[in-house]
Amino acid sequence: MTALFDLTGKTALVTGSARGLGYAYAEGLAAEGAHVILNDIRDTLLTESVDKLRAKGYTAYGVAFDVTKEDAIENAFNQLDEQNIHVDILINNAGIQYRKPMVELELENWQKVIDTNLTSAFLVSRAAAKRMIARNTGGKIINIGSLTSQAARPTVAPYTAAKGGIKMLTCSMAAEWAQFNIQSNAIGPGYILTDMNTALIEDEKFDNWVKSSNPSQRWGRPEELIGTAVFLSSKASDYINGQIIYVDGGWLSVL
Ligand code: NAP
Ligand code: GCO
Repeated sequence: MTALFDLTGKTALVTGSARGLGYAYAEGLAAEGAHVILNDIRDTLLTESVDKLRAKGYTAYGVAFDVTKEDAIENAFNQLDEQNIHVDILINNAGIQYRKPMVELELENWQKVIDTNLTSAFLVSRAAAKRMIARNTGGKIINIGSLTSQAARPTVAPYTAAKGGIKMLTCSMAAEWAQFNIQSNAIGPGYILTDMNTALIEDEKFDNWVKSSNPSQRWGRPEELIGTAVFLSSKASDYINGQIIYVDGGWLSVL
């Protein structure tokens, strides 16, 4: 392992990481030497996932909190402080999807998606950055965007608005925190084979659209996101700030 990508001695918190892309990021960073803190709402699933990583010889912790709840986030970080566990790398991964045409969309569901996919990144990053600045250690913040950070499709307006916000919130983090040696960047995954997309994967018409709309002509796999997450978590990206890297098979680059 080249020192450039070595995460030994670093601690990474990945929100929404009991399964899906979050779990892939956590396992990928652990494989490069990081101690990882998994997060989820559901305690049981979280414990199972932490045990899976520990069984592989990784140092893993689980901290259950709802990323939309300000008090829960602060309590979680205070709990880590008391255990002298300091977050060097934060991946704001937790997110939900809710598909409905805007004219039928309930305000409650609009708000839930915005809170979970966008406001959460502000709340968790604020808690992490305050501590990184106070410790003068610098840090890495990686926000998870989407193809919808750049382009829209019908029926996913709150998700698209949130992911567009993620792209610009990442720029705001760079504007305010780069001076403290905190690099804030984003990853924009394409269509990836996870639970979030089960309904789409099983829909033949949608499956064909995904395969015909991108030059790679296939869905992405969770493990294909790991390299970008390790890169943005490592010394290799110390002079990159405010960027979004699309891991989409080339989708956004072709007509
Ligand atoms: P997923 O399979 O649905 O997993 C989402 C994870 O987030 C779950 O573990 C879920 O917890 C957790 N979560 C949801 N609300 C939470 C909350 N309030 N507090 C804490 N954790 C919460 O989704 P995914 O496909 O892995 O997506 C992960 C991230 O990547 C999301 O931000 C998504 O928008 C983004 N993304 C996904 C794709 C894709 O194609 N899959 C593409 C672009 C971007 P539970 O297990 O308890 O439900
Ligand atoms: C949808 C999907 C997308 C993908 C991803 C694409 O309903 O279109 O859920 O939003 O998950 O965000 O980058």
